[in-house]
Amino acid sequence: MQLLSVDGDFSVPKEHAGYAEFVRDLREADFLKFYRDMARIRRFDNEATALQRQGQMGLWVPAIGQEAAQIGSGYGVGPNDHIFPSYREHGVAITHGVDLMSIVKMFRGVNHGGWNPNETRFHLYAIVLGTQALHATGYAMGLNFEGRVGTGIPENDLAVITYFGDGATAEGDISEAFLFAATHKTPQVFFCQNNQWAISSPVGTQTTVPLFKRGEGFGVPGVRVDGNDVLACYAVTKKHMDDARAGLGPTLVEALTYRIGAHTTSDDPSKYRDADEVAHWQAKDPISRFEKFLRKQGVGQDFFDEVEQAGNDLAAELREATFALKEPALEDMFDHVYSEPHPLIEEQRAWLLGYEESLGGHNPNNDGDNSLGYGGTA
Ligand SMILES: Cc1ncc(C[n+]2csc(CCOP(=O)(O)OP(=O)(O)O)c2C)c(N)n1
Repeated sequence: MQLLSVDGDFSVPKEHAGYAEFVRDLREADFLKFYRDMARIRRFDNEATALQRQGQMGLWVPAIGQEAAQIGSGYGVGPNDHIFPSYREHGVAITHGVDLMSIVKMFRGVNHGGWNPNETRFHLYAIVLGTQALHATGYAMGLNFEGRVGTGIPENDLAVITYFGDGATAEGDISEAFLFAATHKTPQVFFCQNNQWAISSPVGTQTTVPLFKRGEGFGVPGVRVDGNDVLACYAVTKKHMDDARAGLGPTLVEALTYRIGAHTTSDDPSKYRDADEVAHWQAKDPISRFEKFLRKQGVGQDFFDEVEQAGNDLAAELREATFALKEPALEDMFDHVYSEPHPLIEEQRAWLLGYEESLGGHNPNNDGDNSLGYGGTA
């Protein structure tokens, strides 16, 4: 399903006419917001990569090329819905108010996520591939049990979306999640960003059928969307989240996109893929495609200048905030393990503090250079 051509021309394919109504409600302010956020997250990504190279973070996971899939789908999620991401969903995170510095802190290793999933409804990043699909499905089953689906009362009904990559579809957890979702008719969308590489494994090694068909045998219907088309990603997500909330069951969305950058800052993709392939996908860049669309709608240069300036300001703020980060107190790692205090955790906390004390106490190194002392080596 595509609504925007690579040249930024809008048209609705006849066979997908049902999706068009979801875009018809969008106003210019929504379009500008989509563009601003895509540009913002790319600037963030570039800055975070630079900060990792300077030793300020242990690792960075770039999402360059996937901005349309993330911003479009993120805004297609309703205000009460819950999101279960993998580890690359920085774009989705900003559509739900997650503070970018909390993501930086996590990749620096000074917190475990830091945002409150109860407030943002954006749950913590899942590094173990596929686990988040089971968390999402379990949550969605709970919604069914609690009567939070299909009542038609907007403040009552909600749905769940989970994000994962093409490589994760080879994990049993994803198949198990499809099965439970189908048999329990859960209110959820499985959003697979097929960026065509799982580190160095091409998608052809994960599947011999298009991934959007992977759920069918379990009873989860699927749709493929152009993952570099922000409007199509928005429309498809909005429709299937609305349907899920209304009690029509789960859908698998495959957003066909491309990972332009490295898997992480520890990866060198030039070792396993051709520059021609990357160039082919750079020509389909989601942000320049949407820029062409906006310019055709009459959006002027001033807007694009303002967005660029905002990106530079954001980058400067991030640098300053990162350089000022303090090492966390050792005992902080025991916070939030359980929602209520737990005697075993308290015992462990006390033991560790005692042990540190026996060694002369914990001495955070916050004087002068606060880089981690590694990084930038891959
Ligand atoms: C269960 C499990 N197995 C292996 C890994 C190591 N690993 C981390 S990322 C990755 C590739 C994932 O590729 P994909 O699902 O396509 O997502 P992408 O990173 O491209 O967004 C692998 C194998 C892991 N994190 N968890």
